[in-house]
Amino acid sequence: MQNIGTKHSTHKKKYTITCLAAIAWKKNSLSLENVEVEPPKAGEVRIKMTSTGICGSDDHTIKGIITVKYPFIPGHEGAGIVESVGEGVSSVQPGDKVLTLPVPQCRECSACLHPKGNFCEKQDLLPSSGLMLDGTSRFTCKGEKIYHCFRTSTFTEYTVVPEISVVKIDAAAPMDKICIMSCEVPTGYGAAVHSAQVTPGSTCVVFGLGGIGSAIVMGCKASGASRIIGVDINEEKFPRAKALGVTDVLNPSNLKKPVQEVVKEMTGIGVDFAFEAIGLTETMVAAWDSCNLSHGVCIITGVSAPNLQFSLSGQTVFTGRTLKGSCLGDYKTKDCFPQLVTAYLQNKINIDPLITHQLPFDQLHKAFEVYHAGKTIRCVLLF
Ligand code: COD
Ligand code: ZN
Repeated sequence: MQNIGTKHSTHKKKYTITCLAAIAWKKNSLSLENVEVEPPKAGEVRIKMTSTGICGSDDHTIKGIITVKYPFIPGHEGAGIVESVGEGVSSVQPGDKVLTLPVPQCRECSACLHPKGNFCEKQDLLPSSGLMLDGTSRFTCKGEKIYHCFRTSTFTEYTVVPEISVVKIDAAAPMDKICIMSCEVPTGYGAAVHSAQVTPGSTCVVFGLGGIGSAIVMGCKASGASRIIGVDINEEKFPRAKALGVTDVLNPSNLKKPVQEVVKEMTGIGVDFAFEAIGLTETMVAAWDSCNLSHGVCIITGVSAPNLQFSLSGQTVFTGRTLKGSCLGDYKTKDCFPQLVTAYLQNKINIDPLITHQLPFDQLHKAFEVYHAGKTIRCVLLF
């Protein structure tokens, strides 16, 4: 491994690295380029990436469904090894195994200081400036400034992130898989076990059986749900979903009635817990309408296209149901993600079935083809 030294010597390493990275120059256009990655400034960390997952949110940013600045380097679900640190960085040092954090934990803002929630005010997801905390970028390509994504940008051999957007993990973590602990597992598994706190014997419905939905199913099953209904328009997702714990599957395209009515009929009065993991307003409403009128809990993990609204019947709210958003499982990221990694290493969570494909980073285009063809749960790119 190159460029790894002691904390003190690397403070003095102030050179730019040229490496391979994926750039979205405009909407729906991704190409592999040689990119210059500047050294980390004070409070920043440069990471040599080892693996990164392709998440639905990456597709959202490349398509512009999540608004970003172009050209940018996508990617947020990443694992790597610290290459060098800027002045004042104390929580990681060169050689540490780390995860990137799509939402940081600054430990100073109102969100971080509140016992609940995790949407740190220093996040750069909604809205996205595409810049580091000092308002500048660390990437250039062909003389042009390249923007960051969520201040993580993991589709590159080297990236620079703020210290609040990175966390050290157990040295025993397998670096070819553990990247999914930085989004898929907390977003999905965490939505079920932490945000919703699914109860033993309960009934659940999960809209979307991709990477996040599959991790939600895993969390429902681990919580002892007795019935888990999986909803997806792609029936190729059903066998794996069943292997993870889905007891019934529904393809809305093949139903004569709205899917929420079918879910209500199947469960008598609606499910105890409904999850949306697609990012469409119509499936958010369907998830809400699938819930038990009295105590049902509806958790939204997806983000819709900008400026879209959804409406709920005014008579369906007062009965007692809960509608709740959940980003990264409501986990305070820097505190909790290393604990999830340790739980995996102790065989308390098995994340392996969530990864269906692994490809070298330079086969990024093939990876997106397989993703768009609906074949993957998670495809992980290896550096
Ligand atoms: N009805 C049923 N299923 C559908 C429909 C539909 N109308 N449309 C698509 N689907 C299915 C697809 O077939 C697919 O199986 C699944 O929905 C989506 O899965 P993936 O694998 O494409 O995407 P995920 O699971 O990786 O991501 C889903 C999110 C909802 C998380 C994502 O797209 C999103 O909205 N992200 C924004 C939220 C966010 O940023 N979170 C924090 C960091 S990621
Ligand atoms: Zn993600």
